[in-house]
Amino acid sequence: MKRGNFLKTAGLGVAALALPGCTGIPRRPPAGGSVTPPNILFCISDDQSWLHAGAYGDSVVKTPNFDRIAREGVLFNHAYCAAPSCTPSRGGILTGQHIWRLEQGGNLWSTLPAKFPVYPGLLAGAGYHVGYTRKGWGPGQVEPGGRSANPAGPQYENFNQFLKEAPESVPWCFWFGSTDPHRDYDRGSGVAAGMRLDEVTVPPIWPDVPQVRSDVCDYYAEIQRFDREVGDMLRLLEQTGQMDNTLIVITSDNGMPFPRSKANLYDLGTRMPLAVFWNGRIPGGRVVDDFVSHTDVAPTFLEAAGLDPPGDMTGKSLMDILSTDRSGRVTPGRDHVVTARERHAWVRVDGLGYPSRALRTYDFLYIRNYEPDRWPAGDPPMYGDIDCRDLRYEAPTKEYLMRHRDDPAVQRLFEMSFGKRPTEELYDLRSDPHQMRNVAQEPEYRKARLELSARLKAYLEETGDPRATNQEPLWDSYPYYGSREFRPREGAPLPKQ
Ligand SMILES: [Ca+2]
Repeated sequence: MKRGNFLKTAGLGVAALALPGCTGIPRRPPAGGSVTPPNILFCISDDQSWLHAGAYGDSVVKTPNFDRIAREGVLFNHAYCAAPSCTPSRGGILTGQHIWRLEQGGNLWSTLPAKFPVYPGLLAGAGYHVGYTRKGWGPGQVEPGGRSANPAGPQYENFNQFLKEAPESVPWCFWFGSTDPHRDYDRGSGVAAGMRLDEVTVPPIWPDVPQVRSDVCDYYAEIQRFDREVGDMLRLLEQTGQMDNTLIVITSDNGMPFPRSKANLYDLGTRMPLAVFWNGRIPGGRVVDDFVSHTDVAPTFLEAAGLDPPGDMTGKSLMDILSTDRSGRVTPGRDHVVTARERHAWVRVDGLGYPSRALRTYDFLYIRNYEPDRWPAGDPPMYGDIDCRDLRYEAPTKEYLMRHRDDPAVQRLFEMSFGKRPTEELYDLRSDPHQMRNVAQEPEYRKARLELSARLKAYLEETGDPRATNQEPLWDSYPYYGSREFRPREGAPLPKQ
């Protein structure tokens, strides 16, 4: 079968497979002016914050392949994950929905109920050859949710094997899930790779000391490994003549595994690298400032393939942005994003989470914490929502803050990452880009706080969030499929109460 016959066959595929939630999907010509649905290559790193790529101006970490896709395609300055935690972030990408709509799927180490359609399933139903390698949806268990396979698709050893098994006649959709730069790191690997500690920019939320700089370099070294693997895949596309009709997306699932980053709704936890390339179909060389969410990925892929997203997807396709030749602020209304957090690791008594929602605009970050009496970083003394739940892995930045928590120079920074937080947080990003000074209770910000709070509440109500409506939130009581044991690493600094 030739590619040109795909649409005809795809229609048969939809009718014949009758996947839940995708029967009778209306079709239209694929987006981007193409008559042939594109291949889709989705590359996702694990725990990489926005800014940590050459294309964003970081001169220490070397990411030539991300930079190439950004340069020849579109680089997004305001992309955000659905949640700063592996499992719900990936659930948001796959379903195109906010995590509060995904029941158990809103938690780490959970399951993703089968009633929520995912884009790989919808594309497979339309005739696509789909698959993933390494880290797909997860961590969690698929069976309790009524699925028999990972929501990212059938598993392959690598991209090469997937391509070899791809029928020539149909387009494919592949998920490359690296486990870089998730901890554990090889201590000193960044310096060993040629990085210089004095060139690292340390955000002012951590002490600027060699131990922290070295930790950042070790994280960079793993980003570089991810980037090299992306490069290998791009070369494979070129060698097999498939570079021209492949939609390529590179991003991460949540922010860096450092204090006040991953598992937090600050930018270092939720703001993501994102570059998109589709040769000849989307005008490249652009940097876009519109706010976009990972929940927009699934509807984008479906539209590119000529499928209408199911009505319950809260994400919006990016094809309108991708199809223009404009840079900067492209779409009126794309001036904010909403992110969320429920239970990350099992780190509080009885498995309680730390539920929060955030509204991010160009000027403000507004956060609503629903259980301010709980510890945001996990119960002391482990504070296991920072980096890793039990200090099994080395976590030099976390350890430095814990060891020096009584030093006057460190005290405030320790509190910002480990201490309790009020119900409302508001940061004025025009004067406080690192989100260090909560102005929620300052009189001159009262108007802004009330406006943002009302706007967030209205959106959560509109999209059916139990936290904003009268339904009972169940995230604290859902099963946790990871280990509940604390297994401190030998030699870890065990922390006082
Ligand atoms: Ca992750």
